[in-house]
Amino acid sequence: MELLEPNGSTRVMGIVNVTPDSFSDGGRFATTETAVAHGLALLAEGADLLDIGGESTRPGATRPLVSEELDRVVPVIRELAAAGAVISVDTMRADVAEAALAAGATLVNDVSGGLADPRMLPAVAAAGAPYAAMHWRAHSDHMSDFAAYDGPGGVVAAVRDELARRVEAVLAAGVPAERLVLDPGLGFAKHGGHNWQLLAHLDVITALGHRLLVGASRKSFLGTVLAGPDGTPRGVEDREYATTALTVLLAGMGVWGLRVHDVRSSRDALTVLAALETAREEGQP
Ligand code: PMM
Repeated sequence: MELLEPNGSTRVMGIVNVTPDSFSDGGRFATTETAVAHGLALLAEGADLLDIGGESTRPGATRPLVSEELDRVVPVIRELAAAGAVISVDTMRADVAEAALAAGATLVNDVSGGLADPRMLPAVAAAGAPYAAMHWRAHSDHMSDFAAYDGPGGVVAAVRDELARRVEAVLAAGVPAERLVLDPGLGFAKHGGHNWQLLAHLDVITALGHRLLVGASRKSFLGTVLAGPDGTPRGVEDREYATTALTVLLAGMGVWGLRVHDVRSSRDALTVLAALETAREEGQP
């Protein structure tokens, strides 16, 4: 499958949150019409795939009903797939994943890595779909209670080991390694410093031997590091340059995909990196 084939370049996954309450864009694309228009705009800006989600996972969020989640994402997926987009569905529910795949989605992006719904891994295996499994410990309404990493090796070793257990479960369910993508889950049951530790030692997660997807875009650890002199965190809309800096660094580390809100800035950064790589390959004049 082309989406997963190694081609030396990092994929840009544009985010379409069809939710009233996501942390960075909650409510802006909550209707089918606005979400589809946003997805088309992200495609025009160079998104390789669109991640469509109907459940906010911001800290403290409460879950929508399954029917609400389906009503949010399925019509948007149907329209964007018909327009030729490659779609991933951001869901922890097998029912939603199945409906999304039937509506034209290609990949299932499960922030719980199969932990939230025991039917998810068998459903993905049966559908033969690519699967992104993120590091996750608990639902968002109480995930901060689980942000402790006191064992040897701290957060990096814990995320590596917990992801390795998810890999075992995914493979045991019948999803082949060729269809698997892992994600360290920045901001999920993690405080600011945990995210920096994971980024600084991403090679430890890469060493698990699977493609990596990383979602750093506009997250609060960026707001914290960019805080003003009085300690007020930088607002969500003003974290774009920091997000682009991470795009450059993560692409340089060879990650498979980056989940971002603003596609143009990441696409431009990747184009610059590719031009530099071409010049390097051409050698000295
Ligand atoms: N982050 C959010 C939602 N879905 N999926 C993956 N694979 N990785 C992430 O880091 C991730 C995700 C939360 O961010 P949002 O509210 O801006 O969508």
